[in-house]
Amino acid sequence: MPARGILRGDMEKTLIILKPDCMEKRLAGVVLDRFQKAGFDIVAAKLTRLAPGLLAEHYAHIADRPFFPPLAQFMGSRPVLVAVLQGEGVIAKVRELLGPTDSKKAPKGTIRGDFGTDVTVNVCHASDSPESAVAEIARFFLPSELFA
Ligand code: IDP
Ligand code: MG
Repeated sequence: MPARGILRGDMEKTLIILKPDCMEKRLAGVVLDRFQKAGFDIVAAKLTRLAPGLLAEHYAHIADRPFFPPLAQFMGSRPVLVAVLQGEGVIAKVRELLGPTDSKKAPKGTIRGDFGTDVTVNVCHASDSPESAVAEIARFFLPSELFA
């Protein structure tokens, strides 16, 4: 069987973070299964606890919002699974599979609609554009850690 996900370094990639609520509810497998069933490959993955400095960088676009301190506290509350997914159209498709930010407004059948709690506690992060995907992948992984 050909090693899917190997030697396709030019293919589109996105960064996902299975958030603390996802890990606490033991939903990592269920969520990854949805991405894999959609045809995407996992080309990097690790468990890590997000430090305040890294969270400030990752959430720089919302660091001045009143909800940032509780968000940072939530995101650093337990180890999370950070991964890179690869495949054609993966950035937009993974966002579609997640559903909107607010879990309460997310339709059933989406990951946040099925498993999320609210606007902060919403199961999974995913890059929102090609530019942020490149920056976020470089934030969490060395090039040598990508099997892409
Ligand atoms: P996204 O995760 O859907 O891309 P962003 O706007 O990039 O949404 O916000 C990053 C994260 O910040 C969200 O996933 C959520 O956890 C949290 N967040 C966003 N907006 C709000 C809000 O209005 N209240 C509380 N938390 C929020
Ligand atoms: Mg975002």
